[in-house]
Amino acid sequence: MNESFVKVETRGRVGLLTLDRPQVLNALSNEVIDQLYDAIQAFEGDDNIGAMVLTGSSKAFAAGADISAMAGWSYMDVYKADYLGGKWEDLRRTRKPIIAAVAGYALGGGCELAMQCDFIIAAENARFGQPEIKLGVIPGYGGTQRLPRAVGKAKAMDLVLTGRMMDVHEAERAGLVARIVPVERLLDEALEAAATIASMSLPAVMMAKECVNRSFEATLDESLLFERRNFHALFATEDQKEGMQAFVEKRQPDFKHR
Ligand code: DAK
Repeated sequence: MNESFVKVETRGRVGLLTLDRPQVLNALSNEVIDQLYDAIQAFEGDDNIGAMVLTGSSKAFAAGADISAMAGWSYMDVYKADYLGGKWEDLRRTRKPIIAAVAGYALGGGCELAMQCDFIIAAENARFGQPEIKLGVIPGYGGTQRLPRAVGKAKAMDLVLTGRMMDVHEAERAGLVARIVPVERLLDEALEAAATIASMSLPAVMMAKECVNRSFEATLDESLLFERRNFHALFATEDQKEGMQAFVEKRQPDFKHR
């Protein structure tokens, strides 16, 4: 039987995924990403799940892609095998929201994995960086693209070119991190945020996520039109009727996610 590197649990309507490869600070191999992808796909297809939390240990969210595994590869090896392609690339098509709950190191592919989530809640000991330059390579999983979008060109260049780490306060000031909490509060805070999201109408949540992500990929004109059409479309849902009726009747809505 293959070793398990991802713990999968549910908490109400929240799917909880925990990277579990402590000997190497949750270094990300193809096996880890395959397991993570399969678990996320299972939650994607589960009507009882409305949001997910992805976390690691209190020492490391993930210290990057597995350097030992990569060390001996040649260009032809990585090119022909599309090394670190495949399910790594497919992860970004997840439609339900994923919160990254980050404590400790989020470096290289670990920082990129956290950035690929919808937002980051970080513990006070979290440290972020793209240290690939120190290994003679560059970020290859979105670091040169998502980091500048999150923190701006100046800080992204600083981090990518020097390989230095930033602490959680710098990361929060720069816009990479949504909330900072004490280490011992991290999981509860992320699970509560995910439970709040999962209590909303799922079609509205998925459209909101798609619209925000669209803002990074299309012109303002196109994105505004995309947003407006999605807004219009939500008037076809039962949840829009329920949500607005509940407000009028001064009660909590009972969303059915359709
Ligand atoms: N890979 C493999 N092993 C790692 C590792 C990593 N990234 N990070 C840590 N480890 C291992 C260490 O080798 C050590 O193993 P033993 O010696 O005990 O056998 C163990 O974890 C504990 O680490 P340390 O002893 O080093 O612990 P410290 O607290 O002293 O230091 C550290 C923690 C995080 C500062 C240090 O471990 C470190 O600098 N780690 C490497 C960080 C790094 O350079 N990360 C970037 C890797 S390159 C792509 C997808 C992804 C990527 C690229 C393309 N595609 C889809 C195309 C990503 C690339 C990368 O992430």
